[in-house]
Amino acid sequence: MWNKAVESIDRSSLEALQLTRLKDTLRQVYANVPLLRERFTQAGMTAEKIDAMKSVKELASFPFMKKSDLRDNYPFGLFAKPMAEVNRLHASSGTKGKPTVVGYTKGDIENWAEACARSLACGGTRPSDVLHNSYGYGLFTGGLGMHYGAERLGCTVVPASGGRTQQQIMLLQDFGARILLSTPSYALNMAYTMAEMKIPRNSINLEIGIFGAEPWTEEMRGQLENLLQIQALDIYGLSEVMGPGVSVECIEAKHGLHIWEDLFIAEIVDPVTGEVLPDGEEGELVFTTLTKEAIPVIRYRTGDLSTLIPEPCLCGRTMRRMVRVRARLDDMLIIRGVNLYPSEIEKALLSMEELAPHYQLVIDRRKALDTLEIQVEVTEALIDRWGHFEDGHLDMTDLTENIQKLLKDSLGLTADVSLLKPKTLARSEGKAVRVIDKRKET
Ligand code: DLL
Repeated sequence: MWNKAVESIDRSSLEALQLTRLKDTLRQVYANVPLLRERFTQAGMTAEKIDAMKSVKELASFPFMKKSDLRDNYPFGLFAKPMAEVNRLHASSGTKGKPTVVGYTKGDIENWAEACARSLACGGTRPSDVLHNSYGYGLFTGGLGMHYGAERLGCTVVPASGGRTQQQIMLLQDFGARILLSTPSYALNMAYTMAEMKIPRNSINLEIGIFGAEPWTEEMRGQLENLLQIQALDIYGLSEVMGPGVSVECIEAKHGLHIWEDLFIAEIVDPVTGEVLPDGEEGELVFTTLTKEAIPVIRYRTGDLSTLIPEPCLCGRTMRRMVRVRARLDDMLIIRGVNLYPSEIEKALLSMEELAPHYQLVIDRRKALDTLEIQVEVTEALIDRWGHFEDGHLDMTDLTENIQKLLKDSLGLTADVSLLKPKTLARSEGKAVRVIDKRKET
C-alpha cells in the first residue's frame, strides 16, 4: 500500500476524520460561495448548525449539486478561492454548450497526486515501473492527473497522450513499459493495431492496464486481458470531484473499486427521489469532497449508476468499494418500451465469438417509434473461415438472426443488426462514442 496508515484506517477513526474535514469544507463553502450559502440557508443550514454537526450522516440534510450548477456559473462562479490561489484549470467538454470548468490550488494538486499515486499502487504499480500514459493530456483530467500521481509514486512516466497509435506501440516495445494507462476503448484499439502490425507479444513488457474514464463491462475486461495478456483494472473519477483517482480496483481482489474515503464521502441515492439508499442497493453515486479548496463540491450528483460494497476486502484496505459503474443515467435508451443501457448490449455482443468488440448503436425515430440499429464488426477469423464479404460469399443471415434472438431472449430487445467487415468503425483514441442519436440531429 502506498499509504498504509490511511488505506487500512479503522472505520471509527475514518469517520472522525471525515467529520472534521467535512465541517471545514462546509464552512469554506458557506463563507466563500454565495450560491451555496443561499441554498444552505434555504435548507435551514446555518453556520452554527455546521459547527454543531456530530455525524457525517447529517450531510443528508444538505441540498444536492448538479452538473448544471457548474455550467450555469461558468466559468468560475462556484470557486471558493480567489484566482490568485488557483494554480490550474481543467474542463470537460459536454455535448452541448459550455464545458464544465474546475480549478485546483497547490494543495489540491498535491492531494490529487497523492490519490493517483495511491490508486496506481493499489492497481499493482511499483515505483520502479515504466508507465505508459495514453490518457489525453490537456483540459481532460486523465493525462495530467495520472502523470502527477505516477511521478509521485516514483515511476518513469511516458507521457504518450492519445493518438498516433503505431508510434505508441513502438514506444511500448522500445521503452519496456509494464503499466499501461488508457481508456478501455483505446486499449482495444492498441491491441488490434498490435495484431495488424504483427507485433510479437514477447517484444512488449506490459503486465497491467489501468483503464477508466468510460463505462466498460466484465466482458470487455476479458477481451482486453486475452488480447494484451495483461491484468486489466478499473479506475474511476470525474473532473467535478477531482479527476481520475476517486476510486480504483485493487490487484489482489479485482472486485469493486476502493473509494478514497478520507478524501471523498460517497452516497448512493435514488435517482428519482434523491433518498439515500442503504449499502448494497444500486442507485446514483453522489460525492462530497473533503479536502478540495478551489472548488469543493457538496453532494454532487454524478449521474453514474453503482452500488456500495461495505464488506472488508481481502487486500486489507478498509475503504468501502463501489461496484464498477454500470452506466450513466443519461445514456439510458428506451427502445419500443424497453429500457436499457449500452453496457447491457455490449455484454450480449461480446459473448458471441463471431463478433469483434467494435460496435456502435444508432438510434433513430420512424413513425414516432424509436428504433435501434446495432452495427457490429465480425472477426477476421470469421472472414478467414467463410470467405470474403465483397464476393457475396458470406451469408450472414443465420448469424444476424442468432444475435437478434440473443438480444430478444436476454434483454427483451428488438433491434436491427448490421454486420460490418473488420475495421469499418472508427477506432477510439480517448472516450469511445458508442451511441449515435440521430433523433437529436434533426
Ligand atoms: O473521465 C476522469 C478519469 C480519467 C477517470 C481517467 C478515470 C481515468 P470526466 O471527463 O469528467 O473525468 O468524466 C467523468 O466519466 O462521471 C463517468 O460517467 C465516466 N467514467 C469515469 N471513469 C469511469 C469508469 C474522467 N471507470 C465521467 N467506469 C464519469 C465507468 C467512468 N465510467
